[in-house]
Amino acid sequence: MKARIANVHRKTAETEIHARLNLDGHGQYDVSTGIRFLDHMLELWTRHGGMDLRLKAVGDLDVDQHHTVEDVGLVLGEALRQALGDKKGINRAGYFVMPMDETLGIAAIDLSGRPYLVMNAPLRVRCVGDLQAELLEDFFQAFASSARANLHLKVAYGRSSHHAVEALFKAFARALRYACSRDARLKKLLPSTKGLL
Ligand SMILES: [Mn+2]
Repeated sequence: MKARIANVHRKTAETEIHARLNLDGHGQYDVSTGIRFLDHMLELWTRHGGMDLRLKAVGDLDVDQHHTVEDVGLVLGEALRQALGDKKGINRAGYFVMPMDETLGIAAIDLSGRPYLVMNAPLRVRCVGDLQAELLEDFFQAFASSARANLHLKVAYGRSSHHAVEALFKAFARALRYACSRDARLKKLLPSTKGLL
């Protein structure tokens, strides 16, 4: 089996990001974005997703976090798309329901080639840790568009905003892990009757 690894480098006037993503990893990470809470989320995303991720982002955080958070989402989605290659033999879709103490997070993903995000996760706080809460939607929107994935995320209930975001990232990782996993019976088949994903 060919290793499903992608290296992505993206440089603009606002951010410079290097990423190496291995879909068939061992939960090993080395993540640095300059936003500690985002690092925390990407680290547990990597571990729960059974991937390996090395990511270094240097952005214009003196402006605000928007460019960095959005571009990290873009780069991760691009890395996923590249690592998946022709998508033959994968499950393609997946979902996970993840509790975190009093909070329940739900994620569903279809690696359909059709970018679309639906996010229903109202947070009552302006920041979670050092991360501006409103940027979470920008992150997932960027990921869905560059991965060309249909991604639905929902926080069903809960009190703690830290738990809510964490439950979402864990559910996202595990839904993605299933979607990317290979189905032994499908082998070289494309998981679509359309003939294109
Ligand atoms: Mn935590």
